[in-house]
Amino acid sequence: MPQNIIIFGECGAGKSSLINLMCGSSLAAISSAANGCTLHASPYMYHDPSGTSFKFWDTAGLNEGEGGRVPNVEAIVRLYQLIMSLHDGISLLVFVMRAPRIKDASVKNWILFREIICRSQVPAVIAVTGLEGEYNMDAWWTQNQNTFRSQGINPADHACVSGTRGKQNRNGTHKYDDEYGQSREKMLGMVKRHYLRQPWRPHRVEWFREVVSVSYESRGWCRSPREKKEIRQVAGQGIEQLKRQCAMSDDEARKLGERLMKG
Ligand SMILES: Nc1nc2c(ncn2[C@@H]2O[C@H](COP(=O)(O)OP(=O)(O)O)[C@@H](O)[C@H]2O)c(=O)[nH]1
Ligand SMILES: [Mg+2]
Repeated sequence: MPQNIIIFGECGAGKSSLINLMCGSSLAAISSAANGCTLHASPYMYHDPSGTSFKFWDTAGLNEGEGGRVPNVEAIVRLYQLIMSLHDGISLLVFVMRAPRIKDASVKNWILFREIICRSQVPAVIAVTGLEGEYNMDAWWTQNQNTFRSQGINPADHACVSGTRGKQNRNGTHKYDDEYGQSREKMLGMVKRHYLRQPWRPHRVEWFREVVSVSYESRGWCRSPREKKEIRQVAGQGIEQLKRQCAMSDDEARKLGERLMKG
């Protein structure tokens, strides 16, 4: 059974390019300003020579909603629908971001998807693209790791890569062929080191109870013989986390919760 690996991140970060790089083919469509971003999640199979098969899920780009302040609700809902539909479970999350700037929205998207939706139950790694021009691609992480740490992003691993071969030379080779080859090794190595051998399978009902809302019966405090049972909906931990960690207002967090409830 293939291992489900979810590739997520903002539109244009390089998700489809990295899937092509790992699969060694050009199956996933690369986005451009003209054709915009993937809207639906698509799977791409990769059979590793070690015998393990991976299904890489190319997902809808997490664009910045409302000027980067609020994570994009529809894209988050799509990610949620995807994880709930994968009955074989999920083995790894790969967050793709483009150097050099660590956007505010990236931090929130990471927290929202990894910690709130996936309950920190699935290992998550980061791939930083756009580093083909660096003398030493990995130095980028050393220079920037404190920024991630201080914002609460603690990936299980990272890969500093190039998702592009760059311009073609006259002799048919490409400017960044070497960097591209190294990037493939790094990406596949990272995936193989970190995927969960026992995939995580979210249970829909429990998930709602924990994340979005808790229903409970309250009997009030008066001991009347005709005690009225009252079922109340109380916001779950996830809603609190959205407010605290993603700086959402009460209203925004509840709206996202309601949207997730509807599925
Ligand atoms: N310079 C550079 N461009 C890249 C890199 N990875 C992807 N791109 C380009 O960025 C654009 C968006 O890439 P794509 O893979 O479609 O991003 P997605 O929207 O996250 O799937 C395309 O023009 C790619 O060729 C990279 O590492 N460096
Ligand atoms: Mg894409």
